[in-house]
Amino acid sequence: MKVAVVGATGMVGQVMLKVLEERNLPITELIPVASERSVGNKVKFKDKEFTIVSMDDAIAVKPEIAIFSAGGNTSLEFAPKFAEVGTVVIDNSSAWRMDPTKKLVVPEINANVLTKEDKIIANPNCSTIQLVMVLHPLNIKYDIKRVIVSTYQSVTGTGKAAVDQLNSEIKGENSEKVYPYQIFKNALPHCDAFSDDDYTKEEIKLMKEPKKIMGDDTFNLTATAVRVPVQGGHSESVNIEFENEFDLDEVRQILSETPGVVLQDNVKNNEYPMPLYSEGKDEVFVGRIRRDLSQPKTLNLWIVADNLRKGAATNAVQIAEYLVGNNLV
Ligand code: 2RA
Repeated sequence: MKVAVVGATGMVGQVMLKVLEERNLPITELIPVASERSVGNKVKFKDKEFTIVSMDDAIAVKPEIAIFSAGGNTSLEFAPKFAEVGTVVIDNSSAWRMDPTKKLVVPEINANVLTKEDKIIANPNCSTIQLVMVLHPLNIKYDIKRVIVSTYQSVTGTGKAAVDQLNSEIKGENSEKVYPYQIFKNALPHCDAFSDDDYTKEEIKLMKEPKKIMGDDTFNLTATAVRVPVQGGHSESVNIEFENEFDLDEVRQILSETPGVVLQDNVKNNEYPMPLYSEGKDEVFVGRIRRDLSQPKTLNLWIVADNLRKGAATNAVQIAEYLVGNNLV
C-alpha cells in the first residue's frame, strides 16, 4: 500500500512517520510530501531513505492513503485533488472538521460511521480528542448535561517555532516571537486567533467538535484554552454535570475499562496525570476524579495526553488502520 505523508517535515509529520514505523500498516511505499524548498531532501523511514516529492508528483502516484498535516489552506486546495485520483485523505487541519459532508473521527468512538465513499476524513483537534475519549463513555452511562473545560496546552501545539521561543526564553536569549508575549514563566489565554465573540478558534473547536464526534448535541459545553510553557502534552481541567446520578467508583471502573484511556487516580500516593510523563505515549490519562461539592450530579476530573500523538498522529494512523482492517481502502 502506498501512503503519502503530506507535511512530512513538520512537527506532527515527523511524529506521524515515527508512529507509522511503530505500527503495522502494510506500507509498501512511503511518499513524503513537503513544501517546494524541501523537495529532493530525504527522510528516513524503516531504515530506508525516501525522497521528498512535490504535491503534484505525489498525486500522480495515486497513493491509497494520504495523511495531511500541512495546514487548512493546503488541505482545502490539495485534498480534493488526491480524492479525485482515488486516494483517501486523513486530514489533521480544521479545514473539513465541521463540514457536514465529512466525517470527524476518533476510532474508539465513531469509526463505524466510515464508508468506502469517504475520501476526505477529518482528524479532530488535539484538545478535542483527549476530551471526548473521557466524555463519551460517561455520556453513555450518565447522560451529560453540561461540560466546562479549561485547557493547559503545550507549546508543541503551535509548532517548532513556539518550542524554539520557549527554549530561547528559558536560556535568556532573544528569539523570534511566535506568541504576542513571553511564554516562559507565563500563561497565555490565547490559543489560535480570537473570533468576533471573543472566543479563540481553539475554544470554538472544543465547543463544537465533541458533539459531532459523539453524535450528541443535547449537552452544553464551554471552554477556555490556555497556552502554558510545557512541551509534553495538553492538560485539561473538566467539570461535567450529568442528567443522572453517578457513583465515583463506577466512574473510575468505566474509565479504567475504556480502550485508550489510562486511570491515574490515587492522590494519597501523589498519583495523577502530568504532561511530562505523557510525552511519547498514545494513551489518554485521567485522574483527580472527584465529586463537585458545589452542586449535585457533577464531577471534576483532569485529562492529559500527548497532543502530537493521540492528539494528532496516532489518531490519524488509527483511522488508516480501521480503513485497511475493514476493507474501506
Ligand atoms: C494547538 N490544538 O494546540 C492546536 C493546534 N495543534 O495550538
